Amino acid sequence: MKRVLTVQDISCLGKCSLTIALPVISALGVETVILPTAVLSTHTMFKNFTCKDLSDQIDPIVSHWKSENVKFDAIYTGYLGTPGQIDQMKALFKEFRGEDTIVFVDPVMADNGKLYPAFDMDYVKKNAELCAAADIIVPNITEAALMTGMEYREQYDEEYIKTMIGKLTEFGAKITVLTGVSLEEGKTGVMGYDRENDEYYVYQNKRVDAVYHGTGDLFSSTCVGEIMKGRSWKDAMRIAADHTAHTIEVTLKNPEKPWYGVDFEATMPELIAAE
Ligand code: PXL
Repeated sequence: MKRVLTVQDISCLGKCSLTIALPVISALGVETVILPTAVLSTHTMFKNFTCKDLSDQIDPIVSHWKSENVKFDAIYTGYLGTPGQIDQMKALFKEFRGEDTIVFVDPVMADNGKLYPAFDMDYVKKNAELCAAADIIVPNITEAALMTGMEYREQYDEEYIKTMIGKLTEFGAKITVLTGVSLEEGKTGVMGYDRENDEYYVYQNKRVDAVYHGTGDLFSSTCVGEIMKGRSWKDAMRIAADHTAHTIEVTLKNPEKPWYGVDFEATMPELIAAE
């Protein structure tokens, strides 16, 4: 069985980060080892959330795993808390990167043109360093604009996206995937670039007009799980984009839907059954 290490916060209530990554990747038949970076009462879109930073636990946990000679087929980082934790992640990649280990970085820090609360430009710079140490990166357009210094635009063309991907590729990852890319009216999806094969991939599906927390985490967790199942990065992106859009649609139909996250639990059986 493949084994993934995922490093993100635990938002106890909120359906995001580890409370999505652990069930989704496990359900895809992949052992999922977790390293929590912080425990929050909720994600940061709630008011008055509590947060306990766990940075001081990371090094002892890593040392223990090293002494147990643990190996990972992939390392997937999502929402981290501080610039210091990014340095800890860079060291962790060095410790656990085997010849075939895939390092997947989702530089979670911003959306819709804005940084999440608690992050600043220092954190943006550190996330660019983390992306430079990865094999696959999946920023959204806001995160990419911040890291590349490009202007954030809501209206854009393919040229803008390709320029952004070009700048991100210079950071050093093998595969750069920009998420939330809309190249046709009423559609949204991803555009990716494989540096080694000089190959672009565009996938557009129906745009569902709703913004939910945790959908980026659902997308990334699905991608990681599907890649571990042996899918190509392009198939994984397509499946993850379709699955995320479908989950938003299903959530919108639920009269009791929570405002703070998507009903990924409801669509899990379909994800598992997908051929
Ligand atoms: O879904 C991304 C995410 C993860 N973790 C925390 C968050 C967010 C988005 O805001 O606040 C704590």
